[in-house]
Amino acid sequence: MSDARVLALCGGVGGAKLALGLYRLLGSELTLVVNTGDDFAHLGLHVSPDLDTVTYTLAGRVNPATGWGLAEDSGHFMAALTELGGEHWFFLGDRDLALHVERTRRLAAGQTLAEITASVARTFGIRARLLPMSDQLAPTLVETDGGPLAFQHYFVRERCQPAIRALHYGGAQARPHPEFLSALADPNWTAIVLCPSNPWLSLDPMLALPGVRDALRAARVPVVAVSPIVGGRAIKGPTAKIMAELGLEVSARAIAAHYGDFLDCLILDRRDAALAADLPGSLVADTVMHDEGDKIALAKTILAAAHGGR
Ligand code: FO1
Repeated sequence: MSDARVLALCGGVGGAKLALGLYRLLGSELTLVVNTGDDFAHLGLHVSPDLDTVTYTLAGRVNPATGWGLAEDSGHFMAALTELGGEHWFFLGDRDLALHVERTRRLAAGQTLAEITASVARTFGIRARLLPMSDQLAPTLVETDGGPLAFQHYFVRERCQPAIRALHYGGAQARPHPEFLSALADPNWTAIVLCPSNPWLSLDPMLALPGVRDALRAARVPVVAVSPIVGGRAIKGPTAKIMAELGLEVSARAIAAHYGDFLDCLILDRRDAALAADLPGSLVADTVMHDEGDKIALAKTILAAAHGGR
């Protein structure tokens, strides 16, 4: 398996777990395209939460308690900001803050988000290629029963409490990064993998970029996804709540339907083995990742599944 090469599409915390498993197997043969629909300007800084989550995770430096932010970071800046009556609903650790300041400076100096991402990944000793889905802003807007909300206002400030009526992806007005599109057309991957990120919040922003969904349909290599729904519940986060609010069945079957136009293989958890008979191309495995061994095992399952071809 050492000659395997994988292109993976990834969001934040949930997807980064599988990204780490793939990285442990593949090293520099892994390319990760990361959602930037959650990016926002906050306190005058450009914050790219999913890019940072993936960077910190692959570098082995993510905060294990949250799955985002840096391990062993401190909160002096936030404490001081709170004392001043500033906006403190979005936590920025002291060391994490340095990355936002530096990214913002480099963007203002004319560097692209992709250039900055690659440079930061190098600094963190990451050998995989990390690419934002776009160099342009493509913010996700959440239409809720209480009105429209910017993504982090919905996700963090309102703790995903308002019911979602619709999602609007900024990708429709942006361009995918050219290297994202050329990667999707590359016939030499072992597989294109959709990590078990929230399909509606983390992966759809990428699929909404012009040409991406078509390129996945036309891909010449197997496209494999891992269901983030296990036994009718989300492994983590608000996926199940959102599916119910959008009127969808909370089941891996709905995930298969969501990606149905381009997917070759959906990996289901053992708890959903009964669904496999109705889902052609699906495969049953242990998908809930508790430790690094689980992450590597799931990555190996994906590579084995991909050997079936498209
Ligand atoms: N998530 C939270 O639930 N609360 C926070 O205060 C928060 C701060 C934060 C800062 C930097 C960063 O890179 C991520 C952060 N996240 C926080 C996570 C982030 O909002 C979400 O995980 C993603 O946007 C969803 O994928």
